[in-house]
Amino acid sequence: MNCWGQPDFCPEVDKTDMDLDAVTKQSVLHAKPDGLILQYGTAGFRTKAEHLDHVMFRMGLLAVLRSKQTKSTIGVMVTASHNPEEDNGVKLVDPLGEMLAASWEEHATCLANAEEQHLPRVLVDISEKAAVDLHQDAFVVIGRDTRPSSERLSQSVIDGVTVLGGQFYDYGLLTTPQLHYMVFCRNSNGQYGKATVEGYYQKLSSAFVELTKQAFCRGDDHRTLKVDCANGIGALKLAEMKHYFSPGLSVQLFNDGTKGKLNHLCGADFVKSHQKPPQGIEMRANERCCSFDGDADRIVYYYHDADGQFHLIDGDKIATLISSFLKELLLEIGDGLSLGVVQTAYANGSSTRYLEEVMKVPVYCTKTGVKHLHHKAQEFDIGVYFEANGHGTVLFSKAAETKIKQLAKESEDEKRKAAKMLENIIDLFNQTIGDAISDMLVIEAILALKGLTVQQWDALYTDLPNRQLKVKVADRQVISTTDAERQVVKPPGLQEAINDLVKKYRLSRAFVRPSGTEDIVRVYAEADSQENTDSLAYEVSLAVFQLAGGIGERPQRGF
Ligand code: NG1
Ligand code: ZN
Repeated sequence: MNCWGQPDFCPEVDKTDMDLDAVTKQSVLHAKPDGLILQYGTAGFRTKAEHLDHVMFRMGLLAVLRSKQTKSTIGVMVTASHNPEEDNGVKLVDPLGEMLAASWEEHATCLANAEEQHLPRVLVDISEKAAVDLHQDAFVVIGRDTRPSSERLSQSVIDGVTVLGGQFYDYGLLTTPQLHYMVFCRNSNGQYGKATVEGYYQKLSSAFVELTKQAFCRGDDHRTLKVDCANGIGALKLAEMKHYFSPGLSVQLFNDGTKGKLNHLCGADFVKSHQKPPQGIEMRANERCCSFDGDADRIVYYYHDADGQFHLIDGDKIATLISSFLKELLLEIGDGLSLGVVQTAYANGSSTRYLEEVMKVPVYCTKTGVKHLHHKAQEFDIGVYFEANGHGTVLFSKAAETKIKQLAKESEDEKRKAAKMLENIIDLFNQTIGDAISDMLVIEAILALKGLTVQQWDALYTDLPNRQLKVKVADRQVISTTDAERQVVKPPGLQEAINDLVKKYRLSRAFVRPSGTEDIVRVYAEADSQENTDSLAYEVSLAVFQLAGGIGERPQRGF
């Protein structure tokens, strides 16, 4: 692949603006393993930590170019989220705290895969294509999770930043959403908040305390929440933050990293995909518990009932709770602000039906990956987006924020009360990306204000039984999809096979798509009973295996 065109000469950039000799020299210390090709996927680059040194160095270089081009601070986060501890990853954060623009994802992929001797040429080419003003200053902020490899890898990012003359601030250990927050604060001249960890704690906790004042004043109950921190960064940050919460809420931390391994048998991804509680947490009947993932941008809730049955409350039910509360407040202020919910194909069919038919809220489906959901959510005055796996937030448009703030000052009593609550909710939600800490506080506030137990929340609707499976194929890109990933276009015959299988069951649905973060094809199935769901998931897996070049062991019935 030659993704920079084929110039045998160096394009016309004043090379003195980048010390390309220094880049070449430094790059040798961060050499690319031969033949390794990586893709900037839905969550940046992600693979075994030992293969990532060159990628980190090069993302340091790229962050400098992006910073010069946007004349803004750019973020670099070193994390592999819910992946095993041995993995790592990196992603860039754009000026408003959002995911890197798609055209720069391509630049990132080119740069990461360039052979050593082509590196200067690729840098020059990106600068040209993206019209980077090389005379501009560059500033990069860096954060990392608690993986053993993260410190060394973030040093490689710093090497990349400095060799191109960029300045940097290393925040050290941060949750992913905290780094997004820092980037946005710095680029909004502090208007969004103070770009410090302290500033983050203060912004969220004061909104939480203000919002829950009424509930906790009623002196109801002292609320305790058990949090499984996946042995990750969430534990460190919650431990620092919890004394800021109002006395009405105490959080008890489990899997805080002092003993167990990151994401091993615990964390939001484990709980969601295995549909069972994490190890290392003591659950009593009907107690409200939640799990973060390894970088604290996902959250799911759950409990055991008196019969010992496990109940998962995933991102779909979180979105439902939040949007029903927002809808009530919007009715109260009566100002015609639009509310929409954005999901992916993984959303449970019952949640979509409940939102549309009972709550009468418009629901939209996008491709997997938060940037797609985020984009769609921006089309509403208030856009609620959640992936079923617990990654999500609520976005308020500037116009909605201004209107709400005005009503909070000027309207009469009941309206003002609702507007003030909305104002606090705006501050409480991380507007840049899904944030487990901020989502947790919003959920706890709503439950307290509405006097809802976890069982009552769970009873809003009943999830359809569902199953997710993985199939190994030689090349997962042989599968392409359309209609927000709900229909297969290629290889021929696969969609027809899925249609025939789905017809065999009641209330059934199934789809397949290549994963953006793992070298596998994901299969999703839903039906009227767990048994039927499992059969359908198995049969669809087999169709993928047969029609899309399966490798290794054939899918087996029973899990
Ligand atoms: P892939 O591997 O593309 O399915 C997974 C999650 C996404 C998203 C990304 C980024 C599922 C089914 N997929 O993507 O929702 O969170 O990881 O972390 O949960
Ligand atoms: Zn994550």
